[in-house]
Amino acid sequence: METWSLTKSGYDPSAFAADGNRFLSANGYMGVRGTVEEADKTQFPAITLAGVYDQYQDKWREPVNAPNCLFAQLSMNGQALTLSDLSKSEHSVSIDYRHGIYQRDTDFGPVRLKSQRFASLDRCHLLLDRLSIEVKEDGELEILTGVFCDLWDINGPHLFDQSFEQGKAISCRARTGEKGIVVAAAQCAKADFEYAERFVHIKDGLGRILKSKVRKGDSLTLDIFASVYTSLDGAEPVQAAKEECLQAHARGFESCLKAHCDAWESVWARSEIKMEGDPAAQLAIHASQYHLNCVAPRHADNMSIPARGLSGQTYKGAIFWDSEMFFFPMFVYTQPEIAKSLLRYRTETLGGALVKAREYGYRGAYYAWESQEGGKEGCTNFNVVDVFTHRPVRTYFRDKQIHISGDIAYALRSYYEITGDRTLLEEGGAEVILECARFYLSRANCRLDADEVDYDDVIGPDEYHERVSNNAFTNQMIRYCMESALKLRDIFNDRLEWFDALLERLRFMEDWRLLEKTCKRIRQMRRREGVIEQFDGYFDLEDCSLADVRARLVDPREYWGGDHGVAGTTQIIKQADVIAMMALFPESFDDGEVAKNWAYYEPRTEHGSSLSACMYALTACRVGRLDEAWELFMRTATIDIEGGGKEWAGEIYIGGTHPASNGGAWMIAALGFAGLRLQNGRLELHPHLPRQLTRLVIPISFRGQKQIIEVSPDGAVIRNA
Ligand code: IFM
Repeated sequence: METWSLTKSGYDPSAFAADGNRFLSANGYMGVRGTVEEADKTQFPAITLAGVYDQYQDKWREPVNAPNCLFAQLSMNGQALTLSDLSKSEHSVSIDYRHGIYQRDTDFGPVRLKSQRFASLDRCHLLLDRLSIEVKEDGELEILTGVFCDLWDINGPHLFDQSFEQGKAISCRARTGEKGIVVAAAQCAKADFEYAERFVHIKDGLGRILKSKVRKGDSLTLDIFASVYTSLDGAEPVQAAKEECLQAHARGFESCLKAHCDAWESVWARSEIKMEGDPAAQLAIHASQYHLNCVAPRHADNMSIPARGLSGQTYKGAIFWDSEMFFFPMFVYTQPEIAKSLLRYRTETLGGALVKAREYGYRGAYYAWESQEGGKEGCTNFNVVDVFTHRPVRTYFRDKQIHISGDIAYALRSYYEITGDRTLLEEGGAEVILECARFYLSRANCRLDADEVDYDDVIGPDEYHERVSNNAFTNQMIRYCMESALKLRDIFNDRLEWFDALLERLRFMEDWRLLEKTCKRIRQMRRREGVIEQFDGYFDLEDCSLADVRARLVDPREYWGGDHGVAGTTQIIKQADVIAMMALFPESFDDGEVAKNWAYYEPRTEHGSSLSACMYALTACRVGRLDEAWELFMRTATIDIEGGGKEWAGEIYIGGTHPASNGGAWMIAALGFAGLRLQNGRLELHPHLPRQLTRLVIPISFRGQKQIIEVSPDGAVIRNA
């Protein structure tokens, strides 16, 4: 069985959205959806840019899609060749995970077209596509390529004042509406056949038509070199885009391809998990690691990754807690410079978090639930549209999901403990932890000298139950955040002067004393027969089955949460909550406790979020539920193969790739199956190898040393690489 690629045969209009995600190629700077070259807006093509946002009128702010500089349409004897005419013909697309190459193979009848397209991992502004055409009938072939701005946007349009220039490279300059960011794209082509060329203005763009008399048996190749820059990259984005593609043209396709493949080889050398014994699992982990690696910021040291990667504009291209809890672990153990970039995004957007806390009347740092550039909150008050009334539903994610600040502090501390690199804490990380702890001091719902300090009116990871009190996960994160703030003094015990000056600069002395008193008195978790109550009063809610609740749905796209959702008055939860806490704090709970809570909560969990299965799998390993762990692993790791996951929240489209599941698959393999744990500064293995696997190999980097974990039924070892 092929474990490095995924192929889909046949023409399936019902899967345009899902296939665009499945066959994504990306390089951290941009993502090219896996749609065919000639796709129009109805097939959802997009080149989505990382970190470039725009708001059109009063719609949601979202990432900007670049001009389509990879468009190519073939015609034969004046007839456009399209997939919709393909009833008799053959068509397949595939993604090569090893080198991030999208390929299509379409037999249009008169010609067969194959392509090889990729977002260069070697040069982040560069996109390439090789069209190989096998001629099956004599005739006149025309190929239209160019740069076009007739784009698919969820909340657009975003590109205005477009102007185009023709020449060896066609270029486009446009600006975004909100901030006037210049977005430039350029494209040039190299053919190995004779043609006549003319330029045409169509589809809000400029194209060139290459016309050629062809004969049956001819094989033609057209290489397209395209590039995207914005004014955030430098002062002359149009010039830069033109130069980039012309230079690639001069180097040639093969040489660009080689540099790109080499770059991928070094990523795999650092991160590839080998799973022997089950080829489907090997394919799934390759797919997961590919999808997470391809959206990682390698061109910048202060960027994070949106919740749907670079597969489009879903979730406003925003950065969620997914980054710290789900993407971060794979990177910190395999490519720590990327983990550092994810966290530097947080240290550099502290300003936004301070402003958000002030807006709500608190002190310290309250990070955005859906963070855009500068830490700007992208989450609106109305995040779901009711399927019956078509009215926006007031949701409270933005206001009440306060665990986000603690999640960031948790990852900052982990980064230091796993890498041994203190610079991130020195360069803003310590300040972030302190400001997050200060936020929690000010957010408490009672006097700080009370016997138990409560946190009311919050939302935990289970978003279906809004505005609850003392969510166990949230309180645990708050406690750990406060402890981490106090721990900074030990971490900087050789630089106390510097640390005290930091406290002084932040006017933190009084808060320090409050932290010391408060962190031990945060409301303790309530238990019933060993089961932790998810929040105050949870056990009093209707205890019915998932099937009962599902049967109450009138419309399959109905939103389950909030005041009117079917789950709100029941114990059915959206995603791991108590169990997520147990997975993230393994030392704080013994095996018996984990087992009891798993048995209670799993049947009550809808797994309505792609973040859920991974947490249950991690804890299932620990309590010896290995068959369930395996099923949850496969569910997590195949999500972007199957195209699974929820596509709708009410009337809002939430499809895309699932980087949290991709990271979750790594976590299950490394932290679950291999049982990797950092204990008192040393790595330990507590392996739980499922019977389906005969050998598991995981490369990691720990405190600058490359190591290999190997697990087999005979045991587990970590050795230096
Ligand atoms: O961060 C998650 C959240 O926990 C559940 N809804 C989707 C978000 C983005 O993945």
